[in-house]
Amino acid sequence: MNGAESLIRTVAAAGVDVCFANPGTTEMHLVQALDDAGAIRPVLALFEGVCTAAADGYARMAGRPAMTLLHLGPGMANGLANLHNAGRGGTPVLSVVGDHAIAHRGQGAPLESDIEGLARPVSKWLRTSAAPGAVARDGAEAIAAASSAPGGVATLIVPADCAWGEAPDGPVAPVAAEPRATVDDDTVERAAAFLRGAEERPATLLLGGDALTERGLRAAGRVAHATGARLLAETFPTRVERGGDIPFAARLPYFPEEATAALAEGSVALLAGAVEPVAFFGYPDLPSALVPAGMPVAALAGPADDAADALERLAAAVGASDAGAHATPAVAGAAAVDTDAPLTLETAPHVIAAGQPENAIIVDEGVTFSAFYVPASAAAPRHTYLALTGGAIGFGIPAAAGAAVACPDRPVIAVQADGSGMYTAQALWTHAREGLDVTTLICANGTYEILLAELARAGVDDPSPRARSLTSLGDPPLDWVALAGSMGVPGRRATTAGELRAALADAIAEPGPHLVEMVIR
Ligand SMILES: Cc1ncc(C[n+]2csc(CCOP(=O)(O)OP(=O)(O)O)c2C)c(N)n1
Repeated sequence: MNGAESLIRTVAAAGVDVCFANPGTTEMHLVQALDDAGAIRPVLALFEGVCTAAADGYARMAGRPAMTLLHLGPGMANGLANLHNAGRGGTPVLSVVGDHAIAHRGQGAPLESDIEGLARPVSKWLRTSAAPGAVARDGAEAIAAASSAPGGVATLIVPADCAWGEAPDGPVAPVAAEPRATVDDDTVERAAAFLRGAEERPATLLLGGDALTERGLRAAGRVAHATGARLLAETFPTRVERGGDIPFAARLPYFPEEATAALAEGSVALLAGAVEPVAFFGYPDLPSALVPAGMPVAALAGPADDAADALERLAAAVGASDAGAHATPAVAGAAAVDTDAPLTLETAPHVIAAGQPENAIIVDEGVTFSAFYVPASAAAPRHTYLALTGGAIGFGIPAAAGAAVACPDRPVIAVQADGSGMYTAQALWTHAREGLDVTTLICANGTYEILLAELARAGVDDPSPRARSLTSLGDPPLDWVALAGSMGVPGRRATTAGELRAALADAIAEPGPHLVEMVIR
């Protein structure tokens, strides 16, 4: 058996069942080994950023890593932005990168580069295999590192001769990952006392990570019921269960003034699975920290901790009943929208929220649209929601592919801004090729709208023609229906609420990929 076969059999035995790949010459033995082992589904993506976001979306839903297979430094560099997002989200990814044979390094071959140097900033674990017989063990350790709490990206660089050379010992057994840490009793007691001490105004429970699972949210709801605390969720969570009878946690707003005002409604802040929040960007005269100055902050559980368990024990410590009682502010349902109403930020999110089916997976890269969609869908049927964790756009369409591969029985809806969608639009081809049940809803506003908002915040209300040219996508206009059609995804354009309602219903009713271009005014 060669090194490539020993690696692929090792990772398959460790539970990896899909590989999002864009290979080249240095990966040919790995490609062949994928075929021989048979246990891993190979999924071709037409750009490495598609591979890496698909692996992120897959792992968020499957709870275990997918493998990506990328071609030397330049191929991996094309996938870095979405590896960044996965790392920021604590999502496990096994990133396998081929390299030149060891004897061929240092000769100045065109694709030679410092792969480790490129991979290091996004990798929590990084190794270059030294010999064919080492590759299997390296792979097992990489999976354990990626899967250990908090999850992240493990990069294994495999020189071509380590793949083609003899590995006489064959595959190795899986290596155990470090689970989430259990929060100690003292910390739970201190948190209970902290909440009891917050008497004048309610405390805020800021939820992230594991606290946003169904179990975590139900426990947090019971704590809120017993203590009067209010629930806030971090702004861009990796994964949240929402809708139906799940206790509702409002989202911490994006802009720093609004986020600080939301936190100021509480008297103290208790962190559960979240870190102390900081502003997305720095601005003149605004602090980085979002918690108002002087407000007491305590941590029940960090992102690597078992926050759901800690919240259940906190609920017991504050005397919450086990009856499932939870406090949830009255959440408005989706508003009724007239059939002829044009699609705007006020109407379209409500049409989607009213039309999304039970048990949907929502992949949200709506950017400005998201701020309207998230509250509009608070009372939608039960769904799982995935956000852009690391702020690097080009995540949504490929992440939806990965989520659909992980959960073939659940409908996936990508709420997708047009500018961000153009970074990795070729993921639509993967939707079609793999027959994935993904409905991509393009928020077609024809601009980088958020950048216009940021220009306005910088005091530029009337941007110069050159500044405008850097924020407009309108000349020439993008034709998403034609773009989708060219990649095998049937598309429709919707300009009114009625058209969107019908297009969404048809897309949901028919299995396979669809795209709706929502023309937003
Ligand atoms: C990889 C990367 N490149 C650039 C940016 C900067 N950026 C943030 S939002 C944005 C454009 C957003 O436009 P669009 O996706 O159409 O959403 P809209 O603002 O119109 O809602 C850009 C270029 C980024 N965040 N990530």
